[in-house]
Amino acid sequence: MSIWLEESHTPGYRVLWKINEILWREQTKYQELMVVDTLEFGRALVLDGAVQTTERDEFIYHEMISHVALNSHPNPRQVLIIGGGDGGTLREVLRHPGIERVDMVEIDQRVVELSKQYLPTIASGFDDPRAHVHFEDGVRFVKESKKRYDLIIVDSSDPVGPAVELFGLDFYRDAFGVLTADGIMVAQAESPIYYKAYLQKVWRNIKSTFPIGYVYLASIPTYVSGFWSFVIGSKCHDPRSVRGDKPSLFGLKYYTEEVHRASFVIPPFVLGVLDEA
Ligand code: AG3
Repeated sequence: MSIWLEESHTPGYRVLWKINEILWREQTKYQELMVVDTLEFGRALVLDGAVQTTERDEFIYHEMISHVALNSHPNPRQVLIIGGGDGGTLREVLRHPGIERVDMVEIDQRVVELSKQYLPTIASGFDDPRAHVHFEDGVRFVKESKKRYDLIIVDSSDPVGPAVELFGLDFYRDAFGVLTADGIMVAQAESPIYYKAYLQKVWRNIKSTFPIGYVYLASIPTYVSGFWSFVIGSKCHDPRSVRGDKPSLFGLKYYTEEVHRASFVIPPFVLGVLDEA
């Protein structure tokens, strides 16, 4: 018997995934959560019908959402991750020896629990003594935080369901407020082709909040169109280059210093999407 998971993107475009097995399925307090074993990409975490991460290509997204900001900041020590319940971003941040503490704020405890159980290679950082997980609303956490961070990473799902407010201007203003004087914020910003309006929204947020703002790109095969954007806002450091004094990280599979720089090269049609914003 074949099982196909249908992932809907626009009224005119859907993707079908061949599934070997549905490993887990439940309705959590916040969303429908599934862990499936796919034929092509290993195990995948699916939230409200959207594939969030797969064992085979998760490294691209998690390396790129983490190391670009970490390597353009001279000395990141305190990091805040909003979302990121599968643990992939946490794992990457913890690779940096200078990190003293990571607060990760995930609204849905079940995402963390099931990722630990079914996606152990992704959820591998939770036992690190520097990692502190809070099961709370990230928007509220940032609004109320008295602590200051060198870096905020917004590893959210699409802006439907629990992540809607993470794409709002108020959240960006509050995030700016909890960053240190040379802090950096980075957020996943969706597909410039299929979800152009979301990219435009976060781009407007970054531009109106931070003195320095850029978009960078990565190729992530399991996200719709493969072509994926991130926005990065900075108070003073230029995020387009790696600081010369950074130690090299070993064992990465996508991120290098050259990839870092190249990811800020933006094709004209994407510049057009940003200009229109
Ligand atoms: N966060 C971005 C997922 C976006 C997927 N969108 C979609 N399939 N429509 C992923 C979280 C990984 N830590």
